Amino acid sequence: MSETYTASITAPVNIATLKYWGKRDTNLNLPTNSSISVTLDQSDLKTTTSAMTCSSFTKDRLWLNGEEDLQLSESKRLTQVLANLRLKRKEKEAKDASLTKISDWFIHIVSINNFPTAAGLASSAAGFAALVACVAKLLQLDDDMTELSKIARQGSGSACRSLFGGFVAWEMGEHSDGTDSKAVEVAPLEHWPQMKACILVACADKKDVSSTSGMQLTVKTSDLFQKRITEVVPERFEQMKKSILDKDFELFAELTMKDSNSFHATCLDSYPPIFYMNDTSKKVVRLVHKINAFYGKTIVAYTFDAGPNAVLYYLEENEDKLMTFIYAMFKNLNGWENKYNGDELNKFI
Ligand code: 2P0
Repeated sequence: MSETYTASITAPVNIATLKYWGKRDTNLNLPTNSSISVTLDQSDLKTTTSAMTCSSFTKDRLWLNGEEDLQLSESKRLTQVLANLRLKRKEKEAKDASLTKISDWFIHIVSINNFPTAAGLASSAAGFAALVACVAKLLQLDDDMTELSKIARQGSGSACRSLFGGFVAWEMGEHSDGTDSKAVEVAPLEHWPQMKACILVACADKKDVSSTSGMQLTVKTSDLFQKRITEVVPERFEQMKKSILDKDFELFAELTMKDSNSFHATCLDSYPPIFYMNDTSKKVVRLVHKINAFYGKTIVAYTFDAGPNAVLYYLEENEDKLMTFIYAMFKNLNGWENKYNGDELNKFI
C-alpha cells in the first residue's frame, strides 16, 4: 500500500471591526488599508478541513460541504495557495535529505462549514485559513502563523486574520511583493474574555455582489474612499488597537460602529451603488443606538460585513440587558414575553 499522510484542523470565522475594503494589488491580495478583527470562539462558526496526500493520487481534489469542486485546477487562488505551500515543503526537503519528497504528491482536501457559505458571514476567511493551516500541517511546515498568513491572504484577504484567535490586525504593509502584508496578534482571547459576539442572521442567502468585485468597484468609483484609506482608517487603526489593549469597551464599540458605517457609506458611494444592508439591518442599527441611549452608556456595538447580517459585540456582564431588547424586537423567540416586559419594550422600539 502507498504511504499516506493526513491532517485535520478547524479555523473559526473572524469578523472585522475595522474593515478591509479595497486592494492595491489584486494578484497578491494586497489591501489599501490595514484592518482589525475579532476571531470568534472555535465552538461557534468554523470550517473543519482534513487533507490527505499519497504517492498514488493522480490529481489535487477538493470537496466543499460534501460536493466535489470540479473547477479546482481553474481556481487561481487555490492553485496559488497550494503552490506556495508546496514550495515551502520543497525548500525544507532540499535542506534535509532524509525527508520524504511529498512536495511532489497530489493532495485531497475535504472542507465543511457549519454555517451558510458566501452569505456575508466570512466563509472564505475561515475556509482559506483552515485550508492553509491544514495543508501546512500535512506538509509538516515549521512556519509560524504570521508567515502562513501571507499565503492565506492570497487565497482570500480576510483569511489571513483567521489564523489567529482573539484580536488580530492585518498590517497592510508597504512592499509591492507582499512580504510585509501579514496578520499579527493584537491580543489573545484570554486578554479580554468578557468580550462576546452575537450574530443576527437577517438573511442567509448568497450575496448579490461578491466582496472581491464590490471592493474594486469602490476603489474605482467612490470619492469617499480616498479619504477613508488615507485619513480615517490609519487613525482608527491605532485607536482601536489601543482600545483593545486598554479594554476600553466604549471606545472600541464606537470605533467599530463608525467603521462599519464608513465602509457601507463607501459602498453606497460606489457607482452603481452597492447595498449590503437591508431593512432588518437598519432596524438593528437603530435599536443598538436606542439601547445605548437607554442605558446612558455604550454597552453594545454593531458591525455589518458584505451582507445584511449583524454582528453585535458586547461584554458578558451586559448580555441580559442586551438580550431583553433583542428578544423583544424579534418576537419569534420562545418565552420572551414571560421573561421581559413586552409592553414597555414595544413602546421603546
Ligand atoms: C473584512 N470583508 O475586513 C471585510 C469587511 C467584507 C467586509 O474581507 O477578495 O472575502 O477574497 O480578498 O476577504 C471580505 O473580503 O475578499 C472582507 P477577497 P474577502 O472582513
